[in-house]
This record gives sequence, structure tokens and C-alpha cells, in this order.
Amino acid sequence: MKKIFTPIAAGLLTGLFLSATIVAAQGKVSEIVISQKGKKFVPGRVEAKVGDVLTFVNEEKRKRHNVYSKTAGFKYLKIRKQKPGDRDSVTLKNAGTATIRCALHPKMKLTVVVTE
Ligand SMILES: [Cu+2]
Repeated sequence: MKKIFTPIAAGLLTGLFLSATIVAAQGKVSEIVISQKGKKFVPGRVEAKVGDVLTFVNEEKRKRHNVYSKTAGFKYLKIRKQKPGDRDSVTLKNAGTATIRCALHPKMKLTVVVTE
């Protein structure tokens, strides 16, 4: 039973993986990586499409950061707490221009321009 099940399970998993890959390729979803370094978002401005993923990487030695937005329509852009080395992602759901900030360092600012 086990010998029959395993190839089927492997086949299903491969199929799922291929489907996910094809969907991603068709939608051309991009991952945009933003560093948090020297108490700055680097880069400080990015352009993206709806569906793209913003990934925030805390590259500090000791400082913590977080991510939030008060821009109408973009309040879902939120990462609670990031320790050095943490890498967290959020998916852009709608078009517009959002300002992202860090509550711990009020001078940190990232502008995200999102188009359809
Ligand atoms: Cu910060």
C-alpha cells in the first residue's frame, strides 16, 4: 500500500507545484526586497503592481523595526515586529500610493507606488 501511495502523492505534489509556478509566471508576480538598514528603508521608493510582494529584511545588527501604513486603503501593510535577520512579506492588494513607516523610528519612510 505504501509503495503505491508514495508515487501518487509525489505526483500530486509535483502537479500542485507546477500549477503554482505557472500561475505565478502568468501573473508575473514580482518580489520587491526592501532592506531596513541604518534606520532607513532601502530603497526609499519602489514601484510595484497589484499582486506583487514586498519583502522587508531587517539587516541591522541590533535594532528592531516594524512596518505600518496610515494611508487609506493600505492599512493592511503591517508587520508587527522584526528582529535583526527577520524577513517578512506582504502582498499588495490594490493600486495607489502608500507611505510606509516604522513606529520605532519615525524618520523611516518608504513610498510605494502601486499600479494595476
Ligand atoms: Cu525602525
